Amino acid sequence: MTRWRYPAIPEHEITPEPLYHHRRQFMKQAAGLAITAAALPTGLAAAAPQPSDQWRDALAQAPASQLSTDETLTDERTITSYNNFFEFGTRKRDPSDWGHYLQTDPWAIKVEGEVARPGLYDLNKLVRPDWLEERIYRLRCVEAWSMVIPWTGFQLSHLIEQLQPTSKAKYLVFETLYDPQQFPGQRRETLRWPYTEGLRMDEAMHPLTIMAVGLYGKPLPNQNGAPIRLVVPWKYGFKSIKSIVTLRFQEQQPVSSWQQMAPAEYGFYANVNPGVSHPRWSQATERRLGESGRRKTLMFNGYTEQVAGLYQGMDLEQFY
Ligand SMILES: Nc1nc2c(c(=O)[nH]1)N[C@H]1C(S)=C(S)[C@@H](COP(=O)(O)O)O[C@H]1N2
Ligand SMILES: [Mo]
Repeated sequence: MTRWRYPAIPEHEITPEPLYHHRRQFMKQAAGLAITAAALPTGLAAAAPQPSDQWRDALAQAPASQLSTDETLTDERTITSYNNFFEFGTRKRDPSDWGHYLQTDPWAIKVEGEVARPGLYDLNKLVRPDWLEERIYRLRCVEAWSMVIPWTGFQLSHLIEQLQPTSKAKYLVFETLYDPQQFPGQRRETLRWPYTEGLRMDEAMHPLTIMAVGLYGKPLPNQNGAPIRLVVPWKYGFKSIKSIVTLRFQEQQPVSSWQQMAPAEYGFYANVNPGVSHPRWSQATERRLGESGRRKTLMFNGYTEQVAGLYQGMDLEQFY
């Protein structure tokens, strides 16, 4: 399978001299051409025409969601400097130290598989300003720390409805950009690249599942997964894949990057569960960054009422 990626050509080699000072505009035109050339989906463009960049203007004014937690927010500096984003390196500071290497505009997302409207889409055409809202969610990392994060984003279900998966689509697979020039961490095999995650279709359609494009009312910082990342608040943080370039609808359950690396430690579901220990440590408690002491970890990260129905009849010790 050939993987779509940005051309790894230094900017000065592809930008004609007269256009140099209009780089942004040029990049957009180049993106437009690439998108036209690749099997342009007919339906979506007609169904949801949006002038470029409108959602970026709407981001700061996004209304607050009823689905937000009212817990104290983790401070912005912590959220943007204590990160897991292995494409930039394995240390918590690597993503904020190296994040500026990532070029996030223009950005294209490839939609493929069991779906009526496959294609290579300009991100600006996929995000509708009226979908945006602020969602404050807890994020519980598998390493037993947590934060409270004010995301700006939209319900993934809105986008899935636009793309129209076929009846064969049982899972949605997400992939992060693969480009070792921008992601120094991809020059080493710490994980199988591109970072891959998946959700069962009913999980992807759940109203709590969002795609985030902002944080603290501003565009998403690169270290947090710019320009667009998944957020699934009842699952361990690693399911919330960053800097997404591929959405693939398929019948088979995919193997995620962490599952592939250590199947005994990371399952496909990755639901937060204080009763199922990681083989090397307990998941019963967590450290909320910025607090002293520890908190009890809650089943489904506190979202039991909303999501337990998705897993009725499943043995959650087997399907961890
Ligand atoms: N592409 C990609 N997505 C990723 C990761 C990663 O290494 N690469 N780390 C995951 C993990 S382990 C966590 S806890 C969250 C952290 O998100 P944050 O840095 O925005 O808090 O991102 C997840 N998404
Ligand atoms: Mo994590």
